[in-house]
Amino acid sequence: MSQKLHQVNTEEKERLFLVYVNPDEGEDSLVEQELEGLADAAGGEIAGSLRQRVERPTKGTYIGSGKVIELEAAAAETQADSVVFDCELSGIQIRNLEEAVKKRVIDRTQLILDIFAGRARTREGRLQVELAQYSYMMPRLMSVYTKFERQRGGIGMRGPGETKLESDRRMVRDRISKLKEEIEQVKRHRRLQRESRRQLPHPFVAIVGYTSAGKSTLMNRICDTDLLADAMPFATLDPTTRKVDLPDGDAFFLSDTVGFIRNLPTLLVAAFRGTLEEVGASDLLLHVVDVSHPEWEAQVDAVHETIEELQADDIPTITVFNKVDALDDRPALTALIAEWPNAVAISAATGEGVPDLLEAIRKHLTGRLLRIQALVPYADAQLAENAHRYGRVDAKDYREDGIYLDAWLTADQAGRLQPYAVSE
Ligand SMILES: Nc1nc2c(ncn2[C@@H]2O[C@H](COP(=O)(O)OP(=O)(O)OP(=O)(O)O)[C@@H](O)[C@H]2O)c(=O)[nH]1
Ligand SMILES: [Mg+2]
Repeated sequence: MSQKLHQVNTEEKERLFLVYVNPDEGEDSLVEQELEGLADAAGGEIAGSLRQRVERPTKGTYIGSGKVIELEAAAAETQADSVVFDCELSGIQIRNLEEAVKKRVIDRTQLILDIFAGRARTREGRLQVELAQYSYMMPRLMSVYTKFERQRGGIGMRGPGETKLESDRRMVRDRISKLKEEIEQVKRHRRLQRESRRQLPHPFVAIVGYTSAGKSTLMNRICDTDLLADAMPFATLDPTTRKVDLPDGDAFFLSDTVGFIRNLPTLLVAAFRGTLEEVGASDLLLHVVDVSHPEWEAQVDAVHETIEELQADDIPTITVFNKVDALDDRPALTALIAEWPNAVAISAATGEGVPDLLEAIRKHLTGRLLRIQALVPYADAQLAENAHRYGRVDAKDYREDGIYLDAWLTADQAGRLQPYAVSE
């Protein structure tokens, strides 16, 4: 059901007219850059734009009625195919605007959904996008009919209108519950996978951050993967996890995740909660920040908001200031690093600083494991065997009275060896 904006023939890109509504002037450059990026990622071409600072949206058309007239003229003049509003519109607002402007009207959520629909590769990703699309449609479907009923309602009109509304609603509701079921199955599978990995001592590290911050580039750099890294927003939709081996024998699982964005539509956060469970189940977050972006601080705030929404804000985090190669003011960066707790400066593109980051991760990992020295009786040899699977063994010695171990283990495994603890 995805309404793709993409056109096969690049000559015929859909021309989009952009409408900015942010009340805060300070956000203008971020907002403009971002919506242009989204329009581009959706395969559109920018026909023109206008702005109205909207403190309180008008119920019927979001922007004021004078502005609607201006918009109609500008969209016609620039030969736009569609108009994109940088906010979330209700079904009624979309209908009213379409009637007044005589163009298709899309809101920011629809634009993002469209990009997602074009990018999802895995079955889970596709299911989640479809669920988000139907969830977006459901309330709008009703408001369209509500309007219709109000206009033409009354005796004689009630029957067919209601029947159509009822059947459409049932169709959408059925599809939504079917999708939820299927997603639940995929999630269960993912959970099992994660639990089997949990048996291992290796911690989970998730790369999070604003879209285009360089998360996939960092993943590729560390794991030698070949993930799509692209200047367009939402290059990554499906999470990827790889094991990373450190030189001293430690290891961890690293996951790349979907990028965050300012005002990430709530229904998308909800739809991608499964994918983002990866984030909530992590032992450590690497928050990648594009420090060369003029609005990086606003981006950091947006990421923190989403992390809170995912209830992952108590997970230890290393802030990774990325793209330092594109930065002119190095001294300011040094001051910044000193100021932020747990921060590292890197360039995922050139590799600069990446060893420091790995060292910071390693330090964190070592802090999770407990050192134990034990003399395990031969009758319990299995415990000593497990030590290799569940941790790092620094020394092992087969003695007359048992197996001597000097190892770093997860709390659980260390507890099992505790009865045989010795100190040498
Ligand atoms: N100059 C410079 N560019 C970088 C660096 N890291 C990434 N980039 C570029 O930034 C853009 C986005 O990189 P990605 O790795 O796709 O970013 P992402 O965070 O995975 O983005 P999404 O998956 O879309 O959320 C690409 O064009 C990269 O080449 C860096 O260290 N320096
Ligand atoms: Mg990515």
